[in-house]
Amino acid sequence: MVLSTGMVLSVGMGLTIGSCSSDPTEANPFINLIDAKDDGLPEGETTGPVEWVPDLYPEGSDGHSDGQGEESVGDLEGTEGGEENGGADGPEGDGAGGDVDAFAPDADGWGQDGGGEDGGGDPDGTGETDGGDADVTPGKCNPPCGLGELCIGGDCICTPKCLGKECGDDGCGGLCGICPMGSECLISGTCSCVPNCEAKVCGDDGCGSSCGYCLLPDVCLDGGCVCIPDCTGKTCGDDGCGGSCGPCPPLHQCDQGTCSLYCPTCPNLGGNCPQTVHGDHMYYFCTSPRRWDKAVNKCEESGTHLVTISSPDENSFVSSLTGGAQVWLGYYESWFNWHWVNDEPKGYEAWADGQPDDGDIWTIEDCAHMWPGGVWNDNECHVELFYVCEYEPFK
Ligand SMILES: [Ca+2]
Ligand SMILES: [Ca+2]
Ligand SMILES: [Ca+2]
Repeated sequence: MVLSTGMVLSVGMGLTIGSCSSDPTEANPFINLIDAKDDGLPEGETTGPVEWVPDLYPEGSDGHSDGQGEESVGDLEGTEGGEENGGADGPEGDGAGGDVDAFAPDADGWGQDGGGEDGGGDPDGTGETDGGDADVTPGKCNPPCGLGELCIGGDCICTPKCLGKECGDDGCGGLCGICPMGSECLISGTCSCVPNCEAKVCGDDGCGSSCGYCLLPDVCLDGGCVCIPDCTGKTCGDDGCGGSCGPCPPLHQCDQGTCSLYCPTCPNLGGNCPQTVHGDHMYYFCTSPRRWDKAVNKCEESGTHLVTISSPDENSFVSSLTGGAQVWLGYYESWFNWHWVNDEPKGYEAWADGQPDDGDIWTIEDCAHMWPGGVWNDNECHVELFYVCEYEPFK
């Protein structure tokens, strides 16, 4: 170290007193001093440094070797024998090999081991970091990773194996995926739909198949077989489920969903007495004028009777049936009392105002007929009028 200090001091002195010429061989007196020495070599080239000379250019400042500083450092370190300095010597030594050998035979070995192999040595001088850890390499793991593991950053990492799988274990403690609601994960790693027919006897099982089928006429509704009545376009008849779309009125029957007149027992009174049903009775409006008693006979001949009126409804119907024409009613007076021809009880009456008046003092009015508007009048029985026969099939 003492020698080294002297070297630095000498260099400082040389720089201080020397010129600033770019060619140290021309202007530096110390160089001249060296050259003046008879070493048998060309100028500036040194070998076999028997003597120490000041280093004019610190290492790295001139980009080329001057054959001085390096060898001096190598010498110093070599003499000290520190392993930690071995690395720094590696790249050096160009043109100084002789020096190293001469001053520190051991240093040559360090320089090759430390610098040559590790490429640059240990900048901090520890000399251990680069040389002793060759088995720890990025991308390699020790001990080697097991099957299914990847070495990442020196650690063995489990790699999930989910190729071709949508669910199930990924081999690393995780899952490859979760099956959607209503499905389960098979061992193969695929999701399989689970049929659900709970409380269902028919209908979709949730997986594209059926929980069961219904027998006609039942249809599946909310998982159960039910019959839904269908009366579209029908007013009567079977509803498709054993029920009815509705009853038909009396003297009618259901024909393909529609009620039509049906009265096999109703008499036929001919073309002058067309029939019309009302309620459960059949009425015949006869337009051949007859005396009251002839009208009664005509009706009875066919199994009917001259019409009787027992309610406002029936009265209104007859009035509308005849279109306002005057028609005989089956009502007559006998012994100061009015009677219906079929002996049904007296009840409803619809006499016009002031009727029955029995006519005047010269007439006898004992037979009732209907005026336009549905009101009644007593009249002479020999008058010829239209009449209405009535048939009661269920009496
Ligand atoms: Ca009647
Ligand atoms: Ca009378
Ligand atoms: Ca009268």
